[in-house]
Amino acid sequence: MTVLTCGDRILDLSEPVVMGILNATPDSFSDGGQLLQQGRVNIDAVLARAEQMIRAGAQILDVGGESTRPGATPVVVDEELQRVIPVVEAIAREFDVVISVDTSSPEVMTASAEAGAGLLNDVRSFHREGALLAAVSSGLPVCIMHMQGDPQTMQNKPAYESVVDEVMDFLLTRSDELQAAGIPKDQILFDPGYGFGKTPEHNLQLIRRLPEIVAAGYPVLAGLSRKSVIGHVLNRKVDERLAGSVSASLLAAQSGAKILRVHDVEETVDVLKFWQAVAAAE
Ligand code: 8Y7
Repeated sequence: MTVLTCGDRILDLSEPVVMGILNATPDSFSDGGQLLQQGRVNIDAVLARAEQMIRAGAQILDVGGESTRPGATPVVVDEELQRVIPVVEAIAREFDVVISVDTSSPEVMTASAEAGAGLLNDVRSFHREGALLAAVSSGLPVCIMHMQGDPQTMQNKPAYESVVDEVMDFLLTRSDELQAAGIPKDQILFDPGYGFGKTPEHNLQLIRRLPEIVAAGYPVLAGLSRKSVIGHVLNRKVDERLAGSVSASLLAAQSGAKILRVHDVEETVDVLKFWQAVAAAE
């Protein structure tokens, strides 16, 4: 049985779990701004959304204060702290759920861990100055993710010789570096980084060959919800990608992904439940 110790909570990953996306950003590409009022976090709105996702079956909530969509404007760390920490505190106070924090800032990592976070999710894989040390000191599990380039420029002609090999090499090398810095191997999650410096073809190949990444033996997180590969294949706008998104999450789960990072928790939970009922049939 794979279990992850997330601060004072235990996360059982023997079956796939759903991570609900909770953005406290004014500019995220599909739901940004809904939880902000005059640029400040509306805690009541955040708690209502958190409760909805938990009731729908989310076992993890991923709180983010900086949009990482292509071309997004970076935020200064004080603003990120002001957006994220009150949200982490409020959720930790009100609900029994693992709180993941989507951040690259060491200050936010440290403050989040103190406020009750259970997982650090850094799309930059703890490369910022001080981030690795903050992650080690937090004692929390960490998700490392492959990205080619940086969020400002990553979608300008991404190119690979073999995207799957390069993603694998990156994740294995970074895992070694994290372990050398003091993070136990069983506290490290892998994420191929769908949409982060990848063309639709690269993303499709990474979906099809996800079992190879799973085979490395780390719990895998897959974030495909509403992403552009789905829009590209189906010719759908961001708010029309529900069927594509739940299908993508199901494919990832069937390939062995253990955490599905999604906007649409209820629908994803239903689809996973149905698959598991079929899998359990005599
Ligand atoms: C991912 C993510 C985003 C992902 C992990 C979006 C913060 C863009 N995507 N974190 N974050 N994996 N680990 O479309 O795929 O949600 S933001």
